[in-house]
Amino acid sequence: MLTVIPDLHADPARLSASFAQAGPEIAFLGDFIDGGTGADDAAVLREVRGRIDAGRAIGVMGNHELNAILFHRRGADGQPLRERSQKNIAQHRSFLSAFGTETPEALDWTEWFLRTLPLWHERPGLRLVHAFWSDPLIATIRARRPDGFLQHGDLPEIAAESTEFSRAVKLLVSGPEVRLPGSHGFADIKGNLRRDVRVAWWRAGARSWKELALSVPDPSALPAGDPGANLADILYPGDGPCVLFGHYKMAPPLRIDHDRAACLDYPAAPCLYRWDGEDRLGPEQLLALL
Ligand SMILES: [Mn+2]
Repeated sequence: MLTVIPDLHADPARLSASFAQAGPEIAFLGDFIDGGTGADDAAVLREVRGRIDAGRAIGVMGNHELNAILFHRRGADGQPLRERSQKNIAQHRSFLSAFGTETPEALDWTEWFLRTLPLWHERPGLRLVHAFWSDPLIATIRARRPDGFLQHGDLPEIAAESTEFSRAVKLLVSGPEVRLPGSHGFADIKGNLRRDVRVAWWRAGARSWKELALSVPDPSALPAGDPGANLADILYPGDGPCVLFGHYKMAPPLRIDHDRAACLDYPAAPCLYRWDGEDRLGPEQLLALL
């Protein structure tokens, strides 16, 4: 049995509630850091690192860990690999409060992320990734990094998003977006007009933009018609091996969207998944916390 724990975002209560329900072997889906009120990055990271370094848990890299690695490191031009803009600082605030910017502690933790967290994990019958499982993108990364671990030499390229390799890395940890057809756009939660929409790549068989588009406050703004052709390369095969992931901040109720691919990240209704080797994901394995 493997207990799969999604995005903790530096929340010590969610961590202890997860451990209280976990079996002896744990897999974390990344995004350990960068929380809101009550966040304790140091406490959560110490617990997670203890389990992983002792061989009792594994974890994959989230976009927040990748961003942190870049934030605290500089390129050949002496500039930080991730811009230290107000927005990027705000996203990283609780980690920065705990460890500072480019301090020995910040460098030690982000070095541990790089060394310890692969971009994906796969075992017979189960795949784990932070945001997006894509066989072609993983093949691109595997050609250079067969085990899915990034190396220091990859970082400037990832920061610049200048190559197929770097774009593949970014998509696995952040998920895909697709351009809406024609002149269609929508207002996001902040009221900004957008034409690229986040896509629920795991909903194989979905036939409308409403079923597939994420983070669209007013779905009536979406185009009618079958988005199929736009998404053929993105949708996960409906008969593929089971894949579990986090990242998407889903709204309750807790559910398994598809029996081969399911998001576990429900910030308002934290959960974990107990995988017992089943080849179809089921709601009975989903456990609500708190
Ligand atoms: Mn994430």
